[in-house]
Amino acid sequence: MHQVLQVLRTAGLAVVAYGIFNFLRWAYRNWTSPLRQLRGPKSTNLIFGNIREIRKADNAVLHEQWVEEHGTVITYAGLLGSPRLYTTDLQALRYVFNNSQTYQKPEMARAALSQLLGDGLVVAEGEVHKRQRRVMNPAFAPAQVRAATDVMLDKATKLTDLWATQVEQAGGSTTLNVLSGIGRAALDVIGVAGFDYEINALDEEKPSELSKVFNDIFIFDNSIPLLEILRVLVPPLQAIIHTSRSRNVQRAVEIMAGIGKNLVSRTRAEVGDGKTVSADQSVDRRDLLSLLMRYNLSPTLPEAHKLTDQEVISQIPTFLVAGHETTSTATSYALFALSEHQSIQDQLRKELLSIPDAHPTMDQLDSLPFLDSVVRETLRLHPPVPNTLRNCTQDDLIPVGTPYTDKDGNLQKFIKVQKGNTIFVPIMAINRSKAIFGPDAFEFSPSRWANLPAAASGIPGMLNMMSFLGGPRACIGYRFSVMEIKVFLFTFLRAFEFELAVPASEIKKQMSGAVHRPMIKSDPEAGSQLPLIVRRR
Ligand code: HEM
Ligand SMILES: *[C@@H]1O[C@H](CO)[C@@H](O)[C@H](O)[C@H]1NC(C)=O
Ligand SMILES: *[C@@H]1O[C@H](CO)[C@@H](O)[C@H](O)[C@H]1NC(C)=O
Ligand SMILES: CC(=O)N[C@H]1CO[C@H](CO)[C@@H](O)[C@@H]1O
Repeated sequence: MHQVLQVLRTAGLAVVAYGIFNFLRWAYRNWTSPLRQLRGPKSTNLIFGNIREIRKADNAVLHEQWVEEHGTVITYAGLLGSPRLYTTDLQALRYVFNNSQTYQKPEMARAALSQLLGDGLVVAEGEVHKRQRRVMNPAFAPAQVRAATDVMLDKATKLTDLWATQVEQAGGSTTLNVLSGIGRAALDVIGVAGFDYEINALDEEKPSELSKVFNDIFIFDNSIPLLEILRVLVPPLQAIIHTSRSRNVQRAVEIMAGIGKNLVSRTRAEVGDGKTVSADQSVDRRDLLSLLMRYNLSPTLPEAHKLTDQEVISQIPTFLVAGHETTSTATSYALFALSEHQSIQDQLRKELLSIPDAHPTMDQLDSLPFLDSVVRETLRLHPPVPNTLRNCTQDDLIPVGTPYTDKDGNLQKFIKVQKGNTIFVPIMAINRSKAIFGPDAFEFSPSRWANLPAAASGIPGMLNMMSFLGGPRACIGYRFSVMEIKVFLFTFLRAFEFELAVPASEIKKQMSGAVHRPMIKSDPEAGSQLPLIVRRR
């Protein structure tokens, strides 16, 4: 007995010593970080640095103010005062995106994401990411998006019918939380188009279990999830502490693994063992996962480039999580902006009605210039993912487009960074930059896309904006989601007129996971929502 205690005590001391050693090493690195040479605001809190002020300030207002005061390359205090790099220099950001092997997601973020997403594309780094992305890219090509358009139209029509019933019952017009309906429609789209599975989130009578569990996981709640954070910080606790969220995540992971295993064995049976590709031409499943699996099993792909079954299965939660809240939030903000600007809504509807068929093709939708401008302008002004973080994995020099002055007043052409430094990527602040988009950068003005200022072509992202990021880690689903938003707007605007139900100034953006969702300032308890007055046309 005595000996056991002795061993335990020694082990305990070793753990504490190891913890202290790590902490001191971390503190020393922060203290000697080259980022300390940059200008920037003073830290306002010993523990939280500047992070609490940032969270409290609306949007990225505080960051903008800092740039105005201190310049385009600055540092501010993160957790425990660790310095973070904040820059709006486009060349510096392009360099960071391009060099995605050096600038990776912080380990904390990956650990939190991997609970639900496994080893899928969002979590993978380095060579693993490269291999996964190579096999997955073909599934997101334009031809595959074209094939998914029918599913999008089908689910959009289903939601339109649901809304129409509610509007009729209320005598022609009523207030609806459009965010909730569109969220369920987007979940149903990604289920069928992503992995040939009916989630039935729009079906109140027979929603699948996955729909119910997802509903609980993504329900917005205003509290800081301390237990969740603890579980991420100290992984062994995951076996001991269970929260209602962690139980739902566990259940969702099980269900999605079941769906994945079925799909994997079905596709193996269809395609053969990888040596003999089935000649059966009746097999024409077009969902993203079947496509990537068939490519993955093809004999022309070298063994070393293939995904494991586990990696394939991890892409199911990856598609679901990365693809549904982002797209539904963007569509909801589009309806919000169109409700704020009735004449733009009228102009867009007129263009949409120029297509006689209620079942347009992808090419027909892509031929509508104003629809395209409205979607881009929505993504610019209301980017669903407003920022992201990167961790620098080795010492480096980041080149800047515009020289900046450091703390000592010297003009610099490079930003010196050290392994372990955190970089804040300001998607939203760049999207709304007056320096890039001109003095009306804060206004919703789709027509700007017909005549883009030259500065905007320097933005290192898809579609001349950062909403989908850029470089090797840009959003793989950007074509898919732009088409989905177009299909949704096409279907909804032909059936209804939309109007604000509360003043626009009452709507606030609030982070929920990685997504910036709308909520009502005076009703934070209700969580994310977007009420609009919906009227039958
Ligand atoms: C409006 C809708 C969307 C927005 C604004 C959006 C935004 C983004 C952003 C900003 C990233 C990079 C995150 C980071 O690295 O920090 C990303 C990555 C990703 N997105 Fe999207 N996304 C959208 C829709 C979709 C859809 C529909 C899918 C799938 C069907 C999808 C799948 C992914 C995946 C798999 C990644 C990881 C890519 C990689 O790391 O290689 N996204 N998205
Ligand atoms: C990023 O990569 C692209 C394409 O590989 C290249 O044209 C561009 O010069 C690179 N930019 C930077 C800043 O590294
Ligand atoms: C950043 O990357 C380095 C090198 O891979 C690693 O040692 C460190 O733990 C990472 N830090 C974070 C916050 O992810
Ligand atoms: C970065 C950012 O969000 N800046 C501005 C966004 O637009 C609103 C008004 O639409 C401003 O108040 C923010 O400062």
